Amino acid sequence: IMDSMRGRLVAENTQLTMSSIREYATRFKNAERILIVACGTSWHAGLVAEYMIEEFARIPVEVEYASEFRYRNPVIREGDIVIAISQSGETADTLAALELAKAKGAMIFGVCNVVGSSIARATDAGAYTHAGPEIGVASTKAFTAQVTVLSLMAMMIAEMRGTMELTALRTLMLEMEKIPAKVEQALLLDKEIQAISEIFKDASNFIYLGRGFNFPVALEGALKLKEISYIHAEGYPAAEMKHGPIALIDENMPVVVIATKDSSYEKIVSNIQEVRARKGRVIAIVTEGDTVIPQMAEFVIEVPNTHEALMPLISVIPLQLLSYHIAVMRGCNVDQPRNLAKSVTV
Ligand code: F1P
Repeated sequence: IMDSMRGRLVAENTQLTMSSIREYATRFKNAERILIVACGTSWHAGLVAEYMIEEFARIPVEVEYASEFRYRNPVIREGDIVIAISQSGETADTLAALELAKAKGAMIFGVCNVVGSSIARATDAGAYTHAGPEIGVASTKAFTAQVTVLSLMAMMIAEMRGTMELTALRTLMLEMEKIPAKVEQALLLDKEIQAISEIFKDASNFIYLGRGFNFPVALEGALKLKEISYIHAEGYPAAEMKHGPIALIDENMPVVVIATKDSSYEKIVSNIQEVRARKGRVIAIVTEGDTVIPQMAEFVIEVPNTHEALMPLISVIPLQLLSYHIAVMRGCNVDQPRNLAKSVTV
């Protein structure tokens, strides 16, 4: 699993993503709406993509659980583009969802890891993530690779539509090139996270909170813990806490807050205060050098800084490590979790 976390920015992805998007340039340029269908971790990557595409390319995006989408009667309009995301490329719900959209006239773009997989074959165009085989059942490096490819796509579409300043695009691209080194740096947090895992390994519940680009990361952190440690965990947008989940917070509740320095930093600081006021045990993921949150949180994990849109590529790493260590300490098989299949084909 440690190996599988070493998701890297594969150089040729840039070429591949660019070329298949260029092929459908007019379609992407004139798209009135993009629908994203996926399941599990891939759905979380889709949520990051929604934030990026709307921010950079200003196209409305809807992210749908493929397992719901396929069974309802969704409105598909001419000119819609459907992006199907899947690590295995064999997930039955995602395949059925894209086939439904295809039958209604949408153009289907795939983001798959496995070359020649059923989903890849059913699409009109696509970009492979080339992350290599996932050793464990639970997706880890697939998430990093999907977000990488989807970020490149969002930038590419923004460039074609002229919705982003070229200098801003260039800055983002340069930052992207620094991501592999920053991922390596985040992996060095291993020992520190192991020590925190020891303290929380017997917890029965966890809450994960994030805002903006880190909201899908909160969902993904909670999913990883559920999948491999069998601990009940909930991920929420931090601002949603006051609408219900706050009732769960007491001195026994570990609350993982992804609180890196971004445009919602001040807000997340006040969310941490709200949790502390109810004696929740805060484990905060912060940007290195942060001096404010370390005074409030019980545990602090520092990650390297990056552009806020790219932060999920880094902030997810400590959460994957936390789930991994807790699972190992609880005697769980992290590669073959109970009840989970590598590709859900029914
Ligand atoms: C989707 C998924 C994974 C999850 C588990 C079950 O798979 O929900 O995210 O970790 O393996 O399947 P895929 O469509 O991305 O292959």
